[in-house]
Amino acid sequence: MALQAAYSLLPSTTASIHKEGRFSASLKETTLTSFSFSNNLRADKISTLLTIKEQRRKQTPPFSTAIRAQTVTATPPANEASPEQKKTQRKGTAVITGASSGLGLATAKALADTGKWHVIMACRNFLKAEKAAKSVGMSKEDYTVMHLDLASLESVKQFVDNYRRTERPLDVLVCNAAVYQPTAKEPSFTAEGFELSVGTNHLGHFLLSRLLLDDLKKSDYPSKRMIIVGSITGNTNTLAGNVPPKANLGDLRGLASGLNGQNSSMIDGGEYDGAKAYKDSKVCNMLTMQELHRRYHEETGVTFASLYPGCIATTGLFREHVPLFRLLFPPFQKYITKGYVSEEEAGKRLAQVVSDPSLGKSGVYWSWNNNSSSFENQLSKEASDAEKAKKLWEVSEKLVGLA
Ligand code: LMG
Ligand code: NDP
Ligand code: PMR
Repeated sequence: MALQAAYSLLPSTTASIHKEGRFSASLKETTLTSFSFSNNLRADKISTLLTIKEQRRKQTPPFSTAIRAQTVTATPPANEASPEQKKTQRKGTAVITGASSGLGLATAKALADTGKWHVIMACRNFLKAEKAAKSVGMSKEDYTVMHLDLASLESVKQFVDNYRRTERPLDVLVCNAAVYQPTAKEPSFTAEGFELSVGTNHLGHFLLSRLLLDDLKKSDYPSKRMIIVGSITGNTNTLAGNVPPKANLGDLRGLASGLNGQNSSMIDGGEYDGAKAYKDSKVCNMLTMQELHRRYHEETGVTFASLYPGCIATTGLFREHVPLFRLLFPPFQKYITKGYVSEEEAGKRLAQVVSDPSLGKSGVYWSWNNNSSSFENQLSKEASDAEKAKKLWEVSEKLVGLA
């Protein structure tokens, strides 16, 4: 029964591969194995599995369909506005962290191409960012590179000061940058001594978003937004989120004790695991977005959102993974899970969350379905736990010096 259920998770489109005897057997077995490791699946978990299957169906559009469907999506693309809007609306300014590669760069490019946005590329490597912008053909007047190292809270504060000195309005903040250290045996640390993945992906962005909220509030732009990039791999209500090691923040005891390796470098207080630290950081990102929504949406009118842009298997995120993984991961996602999305397509999706009028709802975790049209997705139990979000907020405030 459990085997049947796990097998049913495989996309029907793998049927042709499936016919090829040995290939098919190992496919079934490995997929099942990866599940039994993580979940100790039993027959009574079938309904959960079916939910996961449904989620996965929504979250993993076939690549080819995704591209084709761009033209028929119900959601208007980011670069279409009514003539009235064009006349009255000034150019928006969007800050994107980690815009020197992957999703951040593709989003910067997509926004710049509309002619309606000036993008602040907030990057740790100034030269790399400049080169990246040129390499994708962005025009000088559409972007500004500013230095930001999220692995240093001092740098975050410095960035905010520098930004204010430019006297540019701030209309949208996109917290996109991230590091992933799946092969690290020992933790590394930020300037202030926090474990690097959570320190960069969560704490750096936590301080940045809290400080820049004041600037967003002041903006007179019709739709002000703050976006924090999440991921399917932090959501245990999906197949991808059940690949070990699974995200789990526990009772936040490791975070509360400083995440500095003295007691623990993991949020839940456990042994260091770089892949888990990344997934935990994504849960923090999704919880933070919801807590911001609860605390500030009504008062400020700012839209808070998160998203899973699809599996962009070719980005720099996997730079520290083993070479075999980097070689096999893109074809695996393209042909087997069908969860693959190109950097360009993912950039268009995030650009929609930045500026599409139909994606203006606050508190939403966006995903894209088979037709590449957006939908409001369900977060896992942990990633939507309001109590945990509040506790995470309070502990994080202490760590970054806001409380
Ligand atoms: C782990 O390593 C670390 O060990 C761990 O500490 C942690 O850091 C973790 O999440 C981070 O990474 C990663 C990886 C090492 O280990 C695993 O992923 C364990 C499972 C590996 C199982 C590999 C087979 C997967 C099969 C999936 C189901 C579909 C299979 C169909 C293919 C049948 C094959 C005959 O391992 C690696 O680095 C190598 C594995 C790379 C994983 C990516 C999956 C590739 C699957 C191969 C598909 C081939 C693609 C060709 C497609 C063409 C189709 C026409
Ligand atoms: P990339 O590695 O291509 O991009 C990450 C960016 O973050 C780079 O520009 C990198 O800078 C920057 N960065 C890393 N550390 C810091 C730091 N300390 N200070 C400032 N910037 C930093 O990966 P992706 O484009 O894939 O990742 C972008 C986002 O998408 C992440 O939030 C990731 O979690 C998310 N995501 C990715 C998925 C995927 O399949 N790739 C799936 C789901 C979510 P530099 O260029 O200098 O290295
Ligand atoms: Mg995963 C529907 C299946 C699906 C999807 C959408 C993803 C996305 N992955 C899926 C399935 C599987 N993955 C299966 C069955 C396996 C076992 C072979 C598997 C393995 C795997 C590994 C080892 N996947 C990975 C890794 C990584 O190192 C990546 C990761 O966890 O980064 C944190 C990853 C990812 N898979 C995804 C996505 C989107 C990622 C990476 C990016 C991210 O969350 O930011």
